[in-house]
Amino acid sequence: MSFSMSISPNVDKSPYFEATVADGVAAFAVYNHMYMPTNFGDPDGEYDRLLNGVAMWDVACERQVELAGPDAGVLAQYLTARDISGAENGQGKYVPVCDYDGFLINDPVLLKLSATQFWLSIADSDIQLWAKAIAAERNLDVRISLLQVAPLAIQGPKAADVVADLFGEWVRELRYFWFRETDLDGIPLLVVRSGWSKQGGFELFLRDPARGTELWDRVKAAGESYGIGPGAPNDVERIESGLLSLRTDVDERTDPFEAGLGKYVNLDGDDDFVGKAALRDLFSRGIKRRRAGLFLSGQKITQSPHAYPVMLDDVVVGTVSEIAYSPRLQRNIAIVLIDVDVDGEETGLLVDTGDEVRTAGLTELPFC
Ligand code: THG
Repeated sequence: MSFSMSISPNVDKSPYFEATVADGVAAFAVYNHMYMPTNFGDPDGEYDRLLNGVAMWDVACERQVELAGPDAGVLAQYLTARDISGAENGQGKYVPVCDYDGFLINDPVLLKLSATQFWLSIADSDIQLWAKAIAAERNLDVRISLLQVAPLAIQGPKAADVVADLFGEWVRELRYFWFRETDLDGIPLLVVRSGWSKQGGFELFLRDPARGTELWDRVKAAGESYGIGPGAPNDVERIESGLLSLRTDVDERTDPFEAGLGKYVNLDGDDDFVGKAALRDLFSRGIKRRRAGLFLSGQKITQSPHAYPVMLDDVVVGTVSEIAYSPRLQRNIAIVLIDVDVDGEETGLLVDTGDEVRTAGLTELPFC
């Protein structure tokens, strides 16, 4: 199999696009209508830098949907099942966004810049359209726009050293998902303590898309003595850490309880939000599936991610969403959405990955 994908004008380029090409990007995916680097041709090195050093990722595709105006806070709360009333200016929160049936349609990080300005840092679905429709139907006084703001992630145990060298020691005191608006010698940005890994790190939210290469090169230079290198959101590490991947682990009919986000769902508050009645109903009827980990026997997994059914006595009891070989555990691991009545100790689970039929053992997330 040999083919390439077209660079097409209806898919956007990140402000870091040229910089990643110059640094040897090997593959892109499309996420939120934008090209996102997925690897730089060195999977072992990229994983090692994330676990033991520091990596820089073009995640401009984590786009910002801005809610601005007098009713911005009302809309933000109506869009999510999580109680955000305690959020302070400068604080971010991980917020499930559900549809009216209670199914998960996005899992953004919500940044509160002020009482009248919020950003939803979205996963891969068009939440700006959803937000515009809801705001208009409810006559809310709020402007909704997709911003030209581009996160650059710096992840790994040495990320704080790199970011402190660039901005000062204060960055080490930032709490998880909190941020500060600042600049780097005139490059306007937010320093956010966040990122799609459990190895620690920051995201620089660039506010001037014309300065992507400049910011990329500044970070690269600051990280040089720490061995920084380019990478991308890492599937192996995210499976080990149990981070949710929206379109991968979640289908059109997955509720936040099944997805493992139940702790962010507030059914008891006075505020209404999209999906609240449906979520109450789903919860009271009992949650049928849950997101968990799976160990898989057999040869080292090398093939691309794919959804595979999980079988127990010839009955489908779950779906594997993504599999990887974990260098840390030296085992094949996977994320699975599985019937709640499959017992943790259950033996006899089978997954046919095409190359072999593998025995599988259920475990809790995260793996490590
Ligand atoms: N950074 C920013 N925006 C994003 C992502 C990001 N938007 C899209 C996507 N990623 C959103 N999804 C996630 C999923 C998990 C986490 C963050 C964003 C995450 N979860 C931690 C966990 O699950 O352990 C902590 C959650 C918590 O306890 O609050 O970090 O990466 N800007």
